[in-house]
Amino acid sequence: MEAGPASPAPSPDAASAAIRDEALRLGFDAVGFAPAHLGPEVRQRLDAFLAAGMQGGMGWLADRAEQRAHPRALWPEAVSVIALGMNYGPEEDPLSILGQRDRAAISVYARNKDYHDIVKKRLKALARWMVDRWRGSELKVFVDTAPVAEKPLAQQAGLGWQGKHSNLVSRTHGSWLFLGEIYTTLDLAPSAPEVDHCGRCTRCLSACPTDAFVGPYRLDARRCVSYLTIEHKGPIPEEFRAAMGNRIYGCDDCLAVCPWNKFAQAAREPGLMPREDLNTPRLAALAALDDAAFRALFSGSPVKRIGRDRFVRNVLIAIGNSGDAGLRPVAKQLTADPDPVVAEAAQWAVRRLNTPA
Ligand code: B12
Ligand code: SF4
Ligand code: SF4
Repeated sequence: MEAGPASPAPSPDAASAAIRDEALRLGFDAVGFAPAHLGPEVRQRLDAFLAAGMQGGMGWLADRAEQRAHPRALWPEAVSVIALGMNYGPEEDPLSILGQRDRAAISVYARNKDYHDIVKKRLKALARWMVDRWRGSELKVFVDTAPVAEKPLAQQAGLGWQGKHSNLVSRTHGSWLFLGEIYTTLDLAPSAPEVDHCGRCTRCLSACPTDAFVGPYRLDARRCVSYLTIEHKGPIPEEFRAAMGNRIYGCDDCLAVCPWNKFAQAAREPGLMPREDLNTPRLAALAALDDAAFRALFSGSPVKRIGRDRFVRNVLIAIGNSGDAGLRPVAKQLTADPDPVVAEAAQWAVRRLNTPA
């Protein structure tokens, strides 16, 4: 984005203060500033993650590793990064649904509108305001849409630290912040980077149902329920199916057990508050969705991205884990589904429901 004849360069302190005020006014919950540069450890850690194949089928993580680890490799003119956070804290314990085995657990972030749309709209509004004010400056906005190391940048800009579950933890919002960034040619006064406050805590590591952490801060995405239910195409490997329980889209276990959530507040953005019908939906109703009904139910939701077949595959794993014989006919009917992955998941569910616990 770029506009009009150049205005004089603002003082870095004044510009940072003005941007912070405007970002908060627009509805962001956290704002920080950092130079457009990351230390070499980010690239080294990314390379180690990729060398171990932990990205699984997310080949795009490897494709532009240099740009991901170095903001100026993505955009050489970038001088500063504005890191922004939007709170999506749940009102209630998101793990309470895990005990209701005839119901589906949809992770907190996906119970209403797609955060990409909500955060991007706000980023663009802030970008327009900046370009009007400082003509001649240039900028680019990102929310999970480009090779950007969002968590290390947010830590450097003081929004929080990368916890042992690998996500950014905030002292004021706990685990529940979506991240977005503006890269800009403006010279902005940097915030103090946040330091690690995990201490000796390991709650998130032991909460993981599929043992996806190979160590503190190190997640093997191939084992993560979020990856398996959202990113993974084809049949879900059998070794993870029982442990998935009724988690049909994403997973919140490692986030939800973090003690820093005691400072978190519920989301104030209406689009990020849970939809009533997605809080505890019935597995039977979700398994019955055809393509049109799936699209209608998840219009505007991030769930829509995975499509009906992958979604019903996940629902069938949860049905298999339900121990509810009343769901056997639902699974049985889907053994004849035209999608072979759905049909195989249905066969597995029927077998599992036939096996005494
Ligand atoms: C790929 C991806 C995934 C993958 C892989 C997750 C992962 N941890 O990498 C999958 C599909 C599994 C996933 C799941 C989720 N994701 Co995701 N995901 C991303 C994405 C697109 C890229 C992240 C990335 O670069 N991963 C690559 C690895 C290599 O990087 P890393 O996690 O930073 O891991 C490094 C550190 O652990 C570090 N490290 C190693 N040792 C040490 C030691 C210390 C001391 C430190 C500090 C670091 C460190 O090195 C590792 C290797 O480089 C980002 C958006 C973005 N562009 O950044 C969103 C993002 C990270 N996801 C997000 C969310 C919300 C989720 C879920 C909570 C969704 C859900 N409820 O199901 C889960 C959480 C799972 C988890 N525990 O991480 C948010 C997180 C917000 C936040 N507060 O941090 C992001 C930032 C999107 C956004 N714009 O808001 N995600
Ligand atoms: S999101 Fe769930 S499966 Fe993934 S690392 Fe966290 S607890 Fe484990
Ligand atoms: S649960 Fe504990 S170890 Fe994990 S991120 Fe939170 S404070 Fe850190």
